[in-house]
Amino acid sequence: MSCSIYLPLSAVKIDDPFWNKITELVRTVVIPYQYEALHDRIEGAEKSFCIENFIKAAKADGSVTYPVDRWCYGEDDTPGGAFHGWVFQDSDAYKWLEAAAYSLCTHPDPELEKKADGVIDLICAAQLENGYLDTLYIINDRSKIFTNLRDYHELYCFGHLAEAGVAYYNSTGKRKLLDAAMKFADLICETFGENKGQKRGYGGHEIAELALVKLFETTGYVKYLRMAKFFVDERGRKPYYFDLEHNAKTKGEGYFYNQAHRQPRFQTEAVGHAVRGVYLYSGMADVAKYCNDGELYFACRRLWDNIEQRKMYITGGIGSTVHGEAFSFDYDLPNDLAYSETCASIGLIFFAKRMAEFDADSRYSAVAERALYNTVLASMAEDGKSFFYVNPLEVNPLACRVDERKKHIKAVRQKWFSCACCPPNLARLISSLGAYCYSENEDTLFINQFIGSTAKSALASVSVDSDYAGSGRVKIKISPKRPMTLAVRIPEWSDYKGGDVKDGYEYFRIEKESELEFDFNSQPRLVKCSNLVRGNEGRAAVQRGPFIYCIEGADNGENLQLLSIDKNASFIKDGEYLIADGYRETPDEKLYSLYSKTKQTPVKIKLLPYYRWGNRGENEMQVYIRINN
Ligand code: FUB
Ligand code: ZN
Repeated sequence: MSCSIYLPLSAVKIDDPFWNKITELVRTVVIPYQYEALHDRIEGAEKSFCIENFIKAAKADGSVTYPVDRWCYGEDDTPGGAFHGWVFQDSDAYKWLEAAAYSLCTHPDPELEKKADGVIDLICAAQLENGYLDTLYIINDRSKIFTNLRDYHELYCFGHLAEAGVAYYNSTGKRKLLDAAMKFADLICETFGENKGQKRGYGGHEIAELALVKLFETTGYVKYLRMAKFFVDERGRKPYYFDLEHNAKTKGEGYFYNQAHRQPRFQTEAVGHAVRGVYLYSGMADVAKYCNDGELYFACRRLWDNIEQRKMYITGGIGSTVHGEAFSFDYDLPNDLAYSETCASIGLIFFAKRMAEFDADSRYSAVAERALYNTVLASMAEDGKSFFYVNPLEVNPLACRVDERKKHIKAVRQKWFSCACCPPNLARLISSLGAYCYSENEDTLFINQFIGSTAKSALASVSVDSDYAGSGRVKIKISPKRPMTLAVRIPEWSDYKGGDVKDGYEYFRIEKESELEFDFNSQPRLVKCSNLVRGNEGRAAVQRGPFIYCIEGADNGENLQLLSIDKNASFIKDGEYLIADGYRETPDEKLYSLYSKTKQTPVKIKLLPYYRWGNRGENEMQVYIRINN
């Protein structure tokens, strides 16, 4: 069913004037920093307890029990010997290990490998004899294992464990973590299913689905694929498992939050918790691919369309309400209340990659690009040592402090979070960037992301010499092994026309060593948002190449809402900045007055790529800017 498969990380070597400094930052600063954070050794940062929980679990024998009744176990109100932190804290270690694995794949590093091996030893020491592995229940109460799939995260932690096990095995050849994941997977395959005595449950937070498919791909065991399919198909079936589990009736809203209101193959709208959603949709796409399941694929298409066309910010952020960290209704994309969790954009990139394997349509990689160059990059500080979880499009620091509705929005990045799902997710994505660039089938090699790199595929050796993030110019050299086709994605922001173009890819027949040059012309452009989105009327965003720009108080003074730019403004590039002629309105001190045109003064407006905002302390920020017609 699939039209192409992505080249693995090991086949791609990145060398790019824009990305080198970011991938190096992640390799040399972020991964070591996060190792320290998981060990609670970062001064002034929120505590993780992640490694501490594994140490406790390795020592626990189940003779002492503690309550298992909350999502978060604080230090002050929880006994010392008990589990601490959020119920999914184990997953941070797994995501970190996955990031370390990808980093080791591209840059062997004995010191990092030793650290990773140490964490793996600890994880395996905590695993129970029967394969079960979740430190919350191992430490606190083993009698409650798999009794609250709706709220707790055993299957979610399993999913991240399996992803890490696969990645570590692929990078280092070491099986210990993979074996631990398989042992847990085997227990899951015994526990869940349609047979007598098995539970017909599924995880409240999806990811086990896509992780089981990774286990299947790596080991060849079909039981893991079947388990993934079972989880996808069982979800949303009536009677709801979560009702049975809790001896309760669905609350008014149903199980939208967990995408368990309806069987996924019949779902039409992206709803509920955004990270859960995109992880589920990725797993659905995986199952559809390997089970040749057209109905499931069409469900993925509908859900994709809904996100791309109705529920995605211009920055590639998704999830526009803090309530349930969730998707909202169509066209509801408030700038200053956005949730736009980093993990959600990362999950969207996972989903995009899977959809791009189905359809040779540039829309998927265009969305992945949008999320990557904007929300995902913005989530990390320039020094790699602090992070955003929530990625708003408009910030007034005062409002973040005093307005309850905006408490989730931070004006500066945090060193760590008690709920730290995003930073290690970012680390694993950036460390595996090479795996998002190229895909191929029997005849065609697709260039999906223009990240400077060399790659070896079954069809050709290819190199992309990229100034994509700068001028928008890209040079491709290709040495085919036999006559083949090269498909080059045309960026959706570009006015480049091309010749033989279909669904956003330009196709070239390649019979001998060839060089192709593209100028995608990354001139700054004003981009408008649909007028069905309330709040952006009369405003536009500035985009240059893949980057969305913003204005900040540090460059433009307070009250950014008073600024406007001309609809025909020209932009001068000054280093990282774009400078445009614009105006500042005189503030009206008087709350109400008879309508008259407000006085405005010409000013120079400085715009910075969105991903760089918030690196200079607390500061106003705005993506959409008023347009002077
Ligand atoms: O529940 C695990 C993770 O914590 C979710 O993916 C995030 O949204 C945060 O709630
Ligand atoms: Zn997150």
